[in-house]
Amino acid sequence: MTDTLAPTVSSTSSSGRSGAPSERRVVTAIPGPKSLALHERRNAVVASGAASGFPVYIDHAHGAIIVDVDGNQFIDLGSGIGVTTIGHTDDAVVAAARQQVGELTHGLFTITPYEGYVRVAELLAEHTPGDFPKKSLLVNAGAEAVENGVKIARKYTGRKAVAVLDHAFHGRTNLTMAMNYKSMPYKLGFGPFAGDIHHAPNSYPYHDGLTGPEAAARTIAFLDKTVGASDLACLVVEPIQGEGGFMVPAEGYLPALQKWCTENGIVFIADEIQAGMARTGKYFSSEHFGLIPDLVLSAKGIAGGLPLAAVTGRAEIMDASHPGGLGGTFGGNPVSAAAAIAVFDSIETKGLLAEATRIENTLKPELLRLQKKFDVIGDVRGIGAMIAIEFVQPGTGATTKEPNAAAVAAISRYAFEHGVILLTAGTYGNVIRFLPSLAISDEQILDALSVIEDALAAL
Ligand code: PLZ
Repeated sequence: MTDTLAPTVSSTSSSGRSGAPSERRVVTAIPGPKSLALHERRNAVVASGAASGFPVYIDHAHGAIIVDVDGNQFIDLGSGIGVTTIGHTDDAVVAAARQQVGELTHGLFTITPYEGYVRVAELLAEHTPGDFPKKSLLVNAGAEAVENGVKIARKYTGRKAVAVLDHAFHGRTNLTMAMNYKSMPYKLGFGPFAGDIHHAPNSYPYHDGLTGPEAAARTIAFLDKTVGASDLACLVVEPIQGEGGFMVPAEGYLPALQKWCTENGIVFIADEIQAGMARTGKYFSSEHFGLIPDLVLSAKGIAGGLPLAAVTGRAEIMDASHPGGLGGTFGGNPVSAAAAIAVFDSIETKGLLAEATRIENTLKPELLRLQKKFDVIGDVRGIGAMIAIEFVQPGTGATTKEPNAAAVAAISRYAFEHGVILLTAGTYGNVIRFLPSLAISDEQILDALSVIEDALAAL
């Protein structure tokens, strides 16, 4: 199928391409013939477990537009699950990475260090919540940051038990699999899992109807009864849950948990891997809730598309590990570090925190309008460029709130075929999430929404 949209041209970008596209354009069936051919090659040699939700093969991308090998142009509302937060091939990131590649690509910081790692740690100390001495450890990916956060908290407290919340996602390593809520597809058949992980009820205002203090009392009572506060090394929380479906906790929920942690010597760890790095209009989503976590975990958007992750927190906690106790071959790679420095710089110089708020102001009223028109939209929620809609069954859905995964799958499929990459989420697969880059324009958002409205009408 072909959407007849004008071909697009814009100014030269420093990704080295002139005429970087800025509009959606579908010129072949989706996936197109070249993508199909690549897919066949891939099926012969790539593990099936690493399946792709949208099997169009990317040729290049810039800003909020992905161009596939068949020349189709997609509006990207997923940013590689919240990674290219400041935009695909952001000019400053590309320039910094190019420069760094020619100077140093590897040093192994724990053997022979370099300045970029130190500078990223300084920027994290400056921009994470809390006004106290902070230190960082740099690693490669989100799951590795979670692993190290837990490891550091255990060493500091001398305790072993770990608490997480229902609907959480923390990664795909053995420890982090155990910390995830959902069995399929993350855990089923992959055990045995790390022990002493305790899953407590969360705050999910659309479903539980509890106030923040009520939901916190429930979480705390559960952990007190089933574990005992004095056995807990840490509580790991996504301030806005990502894979779980962008639940914004009820007011007062997170501060009450933090207070309980502080009173009981439990390290409060904010997993900001999806919600952090300017996505919600603050450097870290914890700031929306007045939280000052003991440890903050960053990854995804921190290096504009290059692999980098971090554990940042109170110096006395971070320093609990003996020298040599923390590390890893590639952690804090110089090219990734240079890219991260460019990301922090761009957030300031391009006013990207305000861009996240602009995106919310464009997206949310439109989604609320669609909610009035289509009864399958049960809830619209989120902050900044992290907005979701939860789908329920038509008719009785508004009262029963019964999940409607079929509608989500159909809308995401329709959007894909019409040039919009639209990610799903939610424990029951009934959430559509908007994670656009902060470079997306209002025109691009409204164009994508027109496709989504058509998809809703076609249900
Ligand atoms: N914590 C809150 O969102 C990664 C998962 C993609 P890694 N979320 C995307 C997939 O299918 O595996 C994530 C997250 C939160 C931790 C992680 C893990 O980050 O960089 O994927 O290891």
